[in-house]
Amino acid sequence: MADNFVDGIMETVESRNGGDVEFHQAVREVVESIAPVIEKHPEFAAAGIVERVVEPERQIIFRVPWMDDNGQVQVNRGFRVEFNSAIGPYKGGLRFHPSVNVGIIKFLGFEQTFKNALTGTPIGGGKGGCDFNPKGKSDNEVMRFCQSFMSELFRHIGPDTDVPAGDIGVGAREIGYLFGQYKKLTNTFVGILTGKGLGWGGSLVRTEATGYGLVYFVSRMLEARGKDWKGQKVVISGSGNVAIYATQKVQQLGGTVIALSDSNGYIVDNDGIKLDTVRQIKEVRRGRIKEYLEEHPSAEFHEGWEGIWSVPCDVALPSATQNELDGNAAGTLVANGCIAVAEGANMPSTPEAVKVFLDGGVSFGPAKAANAGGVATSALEMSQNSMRMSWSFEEVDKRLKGIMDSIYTQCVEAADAYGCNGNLVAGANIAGFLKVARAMMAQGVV
Ligand code: NDP
Ligand code: 2IT
Repeated sequence: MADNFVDGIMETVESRNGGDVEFHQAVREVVESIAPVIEKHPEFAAAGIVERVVEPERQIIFRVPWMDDNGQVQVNRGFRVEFNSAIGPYKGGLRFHPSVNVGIIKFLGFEQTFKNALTGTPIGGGKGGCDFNPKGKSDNEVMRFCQSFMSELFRHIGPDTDVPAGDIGVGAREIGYLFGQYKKLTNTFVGILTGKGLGWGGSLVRTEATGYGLVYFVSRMLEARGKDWKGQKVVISGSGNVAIYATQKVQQLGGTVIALSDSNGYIVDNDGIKLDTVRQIKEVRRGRIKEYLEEHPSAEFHEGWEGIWSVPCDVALPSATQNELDGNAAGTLVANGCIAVAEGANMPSTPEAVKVFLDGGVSFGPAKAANAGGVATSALEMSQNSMRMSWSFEEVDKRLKGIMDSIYTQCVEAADAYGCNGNLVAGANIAGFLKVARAMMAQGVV
């Protein structure tokens, strides 16, 4: 039954979504995990739940014209995939990166649906973005681009409809420009985006939340092995929002982060990464990670982002982008004695890498569980906006920690219930799917 079920679903998904290979990859992993759930719950099959859950509810593709600083008209392609609204308004980030296409956005929206379900907050799944490259653009160019992007997006979103946020290439600056344009077009000041500035509707801890949440999740993984963060050597890929605040929390809890990267290469500082320098380079100057050596000449820089997984470590947190860690890299990590890997990025490990970790006895925290702290805190931002109130840093951080603990427990219990003891990939997929499926059952064939 299991093979027929997976093949049947994948045949439709692959023929309907042509070359969208990342989307195929994300769907296959979930469908393989939930085969035993479908066997146990024939009512889900009768209601076509899986056939419906792999098909986005709505996909919007639009032209984004803008003028660069030389007076030249540039045209980009924008996307919003509103994937599933069974549990709440569509919710998920916007990615601005030249590699963005509809397949990437679909994979991210699909993953987001189950991740958001795991948070236990009332949010559905969506994702959007654009093939715009913010690198090297002036602030004015970024502003004009964001205004053009929102000039179309505004008609599709709303505080009870669809609430975007940041992702790769979209941080505080972009959210500000996007929000300003929405407000001007609609004459409303409402929570249509999360990750807003603290003085105008943002939530404390949202900036830190994905990285902090990731580290809270790994604390539970380490605890299950009778360990904690003290003395652990940690390698984190990327040096953006997720990587920076994961580093900060690891350092607070007594671990040593020895390597970070960007798309050009990686740095190794065996004395421990000096985060102030990284933040100055990345958050203030928007520079390159190799500039770290200008202040810390004893550190090393290596060209190429792939090599970071050859740095021996106890814990690895891939936090840059999809498919950045393959089977060979996973083999190297295992051979070097790595005991825990958790995904800060969305789908950073290839299916081969995941298999190497699971077979190699490494504790493995999959993205839709491990990096859910960002979107969970976005949901807390939405709650605060609705109440027109702001919670303290301690209050939000406490809720974030509680949510990450609950996600970990749900994953462990779902894996146990379906005979895949200790497999958090299966656990996350099953627990997330069950929540979405039950909500869809209750709401009929829509
Ligand atoms: P940022 O834009 O802040 O940082 C991205 C980092 O990853 C940069 O260091 C960037 O390097 C690197 N990177 C991006 N693309 C590539 C690539 N193709 N090859 C090598 N390196 C790359 O993004 P975030 O930190 O917000 O996002 C990182 C990951 O975390 C993404 O997968 C995102 O989907 C995921 N995520 C983010 C959440 C959030 O709240 N922000 C929540 C949950 C998941 P460079 O500057 O050279 O491009
Ligand atoms: O991948 C993700 O979960 C995010 N980029 C955060 C989404 C959000 O709505 O906060």
